[in-house]
Amino acid sequence: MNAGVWQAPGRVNLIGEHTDYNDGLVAPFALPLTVVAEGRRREDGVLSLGSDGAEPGRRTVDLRVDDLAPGHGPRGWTDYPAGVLWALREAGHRIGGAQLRFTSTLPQGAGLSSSAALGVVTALALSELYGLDPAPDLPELARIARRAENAYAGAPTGIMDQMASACCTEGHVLALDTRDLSLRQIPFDPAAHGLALLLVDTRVTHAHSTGAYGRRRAGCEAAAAALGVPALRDVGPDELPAALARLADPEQRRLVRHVVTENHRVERVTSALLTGDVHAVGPVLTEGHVSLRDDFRVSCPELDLVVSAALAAGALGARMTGGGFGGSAIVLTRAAAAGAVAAAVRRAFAEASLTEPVVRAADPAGGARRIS
Ligand code: GAF
Repeated sequence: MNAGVWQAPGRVNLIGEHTDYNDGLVAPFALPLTVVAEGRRREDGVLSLGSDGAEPGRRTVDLRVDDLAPGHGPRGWTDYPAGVLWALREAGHRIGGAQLRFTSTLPQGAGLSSSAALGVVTALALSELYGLDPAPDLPELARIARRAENAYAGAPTGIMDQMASACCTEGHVLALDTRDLSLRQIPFDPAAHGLALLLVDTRVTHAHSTGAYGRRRAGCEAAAAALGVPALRDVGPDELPAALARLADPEQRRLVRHVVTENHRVERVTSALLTGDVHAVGPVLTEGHVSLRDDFRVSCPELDLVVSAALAAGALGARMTGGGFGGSAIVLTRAAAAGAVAAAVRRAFAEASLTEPVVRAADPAGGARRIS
């Protein structure tokens, strides 16, 4: 194939935050907001990248494929697609030049994985443009996109976002074990239960290549080493009190408590969904927010305000979603009350003189695919 158009979605994480780089459990779903790549092969060894959203004056960047290497060339959004081409070649695939033009309906820095969507759509487009044989499957494309994000773009993230963008299916939550990438598609249709899931973008932007995310990750790894386990995933909820008693550092104790309880919350939410008890998910979301706010310390005043205003207006549960330090929150509410809950959140932001948040209904959409 010499040309085509592909898309990959952003994601909302229903539950399972900061567990993926601890080999843990996550339960995201894909959004109907996507990055679209229009691509064609080039035979001159040039990777030409263009984006409607790129800063003025640098809408097109041409890079020589043979020169691609981490830390070499311009920094910025082009690291994601350039890093994917580099990672595919590092994995032994024969890939040359390409022209890729990106358009996006995903807000950047909103905690909805626009960078993972950019990486996954690039991996899929290049894989099909070059007819890789055997064709990498979707989890393999997610691994490639994650390698690009970690090694090339310098963001030390886990694999949840790339797996969500690649592997989610419409109407389902992706229950993923990030240790072995085993996954299960679990039906999630709040409307069928008289409920609605609102997505609230606080408009506070963030980036995971900044230090706070990496420090949480390093803290978790240090705690796992202190406990003598390969990853915090290996501490079960029953073992938590004994594990906490063995850690002298209060910061490590907080990180461990969040990760262990959060893995258990993923199990509680997926069990509730499997038994059709969607209402029961609400309080678990709120527990997750409290843990991220007080123990993992990745929330911010705007995310806390969404949660408190939504709960005060009668929502069943609410929490920040994604890496934190800004970005978006989710709110589970009775569908009949969704308008009033959204209005209460907007009013709380106006009273605090904050930029008006963007509130959307979030329904699970499908993963990455070719669209023409
Ligand atoms: C970001 C990262 F990219 C994910 O890998 C994950 O760690 C998430 O933060 C927190 O759950 O989205």
